[in-house]
Amino acid sequence: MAKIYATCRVFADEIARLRGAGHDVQMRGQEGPISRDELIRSISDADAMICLLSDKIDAKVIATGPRLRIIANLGVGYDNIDVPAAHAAGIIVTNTPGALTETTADLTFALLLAAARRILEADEYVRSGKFLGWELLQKHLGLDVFGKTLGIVGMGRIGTAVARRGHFGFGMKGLYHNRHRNIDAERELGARYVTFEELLEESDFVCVHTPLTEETHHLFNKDSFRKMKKSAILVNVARGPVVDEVALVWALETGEIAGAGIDVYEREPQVHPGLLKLKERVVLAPHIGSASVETRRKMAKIAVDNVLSVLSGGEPLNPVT
Ligand code: 8YV
Repeated sequence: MAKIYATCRVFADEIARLRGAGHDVQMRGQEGPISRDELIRSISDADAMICLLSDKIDAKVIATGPRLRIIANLGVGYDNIDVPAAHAAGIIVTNTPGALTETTADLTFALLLAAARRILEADEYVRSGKFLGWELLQKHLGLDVFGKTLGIVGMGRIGTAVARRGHFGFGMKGLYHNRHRNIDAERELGARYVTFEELLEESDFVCVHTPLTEETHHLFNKDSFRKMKKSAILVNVARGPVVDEVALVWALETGEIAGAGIDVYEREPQVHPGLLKLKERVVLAPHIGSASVETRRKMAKIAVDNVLSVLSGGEPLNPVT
């Protein structure tokens, strides 16, 4: 019997599948990030771990799990795990690619539209009884989305799904910047490959879909915001540290850019207080890119499938290489 530790609550039917295969499953019942001490204690005799973005699985943590055979991350990003250290210790790391592509692309558009059309401000206005009737110059004049220029930074699965929504749904001109050209996206969506600077200068909406690496850390800083249009809106559903949050607050406060839709933060779950104060064309979400019932179910199933496969001596289905 293997011991499996999950750092968060997981759907009961998926836990039942693990138990049905004869494994001992321990699941953290509390909300909020697990402390390092609790994490280390909990994996000391675990053969498998199911974890998530807020669990910092660095080399020291990995060394405290001598029996670990697999770390199954609930998410497509795995910047929370020291993958080379895990591999050096003979531990397989898996993620959940594909499962959350469309759901995250939907959220990108939800934030983009909400910021552009000032939906949250308008909602608050109605609820607080301030809506006294239609006016030509009413308070919540927003920005058009249809036919505008959409700039995608990181044209992988999610970036392409967002570009597709922009192209087919909103008649948008697509620009993208990526490590490599994405010829399929160019053909299917007429997206144009441009330099990062060109993308900043020409886009009405800039959407961030790049993984967090040393190269992308603070890719968006004061310089980048200065290059963007003053009417531009930034949407970040990727990783918080890709955007320098201090610079973002500065850009919004000084009018360097017009708005933002933000789902991820530099020091998650902390949010820069300056960002909390800004409401005009600024929409904040608590890292809900993948948060639909269907997708979270798929993610849990993928993680459990990987654990079951590895613990029974098989190959992982979604190995991070
Ligand atoms: C996850 C995400 O829900 O997959 C990712 O990379 O950012 C989210 O969709 C999150 O990572 C929780 O582990």
